Amino acid sequence: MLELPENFIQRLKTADSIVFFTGAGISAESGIATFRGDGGIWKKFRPEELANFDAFMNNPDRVWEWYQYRRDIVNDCQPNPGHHAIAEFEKYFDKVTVVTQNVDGLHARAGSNEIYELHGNIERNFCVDCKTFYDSPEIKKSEKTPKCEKCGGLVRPDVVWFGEALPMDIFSKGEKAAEKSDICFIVGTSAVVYPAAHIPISAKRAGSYLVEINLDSTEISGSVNLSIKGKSGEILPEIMKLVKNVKQ
Ligand code: BJW
Ligand code: ZN
Repeated sequence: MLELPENFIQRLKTADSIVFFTGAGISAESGIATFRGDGGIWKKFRPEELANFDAFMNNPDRVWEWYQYRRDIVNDCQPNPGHHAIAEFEKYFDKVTVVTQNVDGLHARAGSNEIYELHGNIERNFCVDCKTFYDSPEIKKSEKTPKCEKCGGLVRPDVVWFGEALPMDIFSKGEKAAEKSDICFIVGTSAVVYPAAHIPISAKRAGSYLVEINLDSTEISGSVNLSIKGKSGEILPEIMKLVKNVKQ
């Protein structure tokens, strides 16, 4: 059983509002590679080469192929016990919000209801020119970059690339939830990509209790109230057991 400090257990007892700020690490145990660190997909591809608009316009098929490869992985994998534990928090707390940097949709598949996807979703696509959305199975299987039926423009995945603005309404809602939270869990993120990484900082400034769950130390480790080292798919179900004890 996980040994946790008394001040965290007290917070858990009285908490009404919980935020989970998640990154690629939460999906690692589902078989989806992280971006950085050991096993990170960015080791094989530099982010600037693939995850930016100029790279797409210079070589659309290469970027499209990379996203198709990742879509296939996402479609073949399942949410893991970490995603499921987060969804289960909704039974015990008034408000549970997931603010995720992930594009894989696994929180929704695990049953979480309030999810803010800061960097988009790999299952959606849109035309770069007229912004028409394309989500048909044919588009999702296309080997070459599809062309828009309305204007002939290139169709791209609806994700946020470097240098692009995040969906501001989603970011604001996620940040507000974090500021109102009693506990903010920061799970499986290196916390290096902004403005997303500002969300737990806003939570802390507003008085939330920060708990980091990660295999390693990160940029945010020095600012959290509690750092738990380990796999999120193992730690989160342990915390859920504690929740069941203190909230019954
Ligand atoms: C486990 C585990 C297990 C493993 N259990 N843990 C200098 C300073 C500050 C900012 C900038 C700067 N220069 C440029 C910028 C801005 C830039 C930025 O932040 N760059 C930094 C990298 C330096 N940001 C942007 O460009 C953003 N836009 C922007 O700023 O716009 C300005 C603007 C305003 C108005 C108009 C126009 C523009 C956009 C950022 C978009 C990021 N996009 C990506 C790709 C998404 C699509 C896709 O998936 O392909 O988002 S990049 C990538 O990084 C992805 C992720 O969401 C994001 C964060 O990564 P994450 O989730 O933290 O993963 P990892 O791999 O880094 O970490 C995994 C962690 O898990 C590790 O810590 C492991 O230890 C841990 N782990 N297994 C628990 N089992
Ligand atoms: Zn179009």
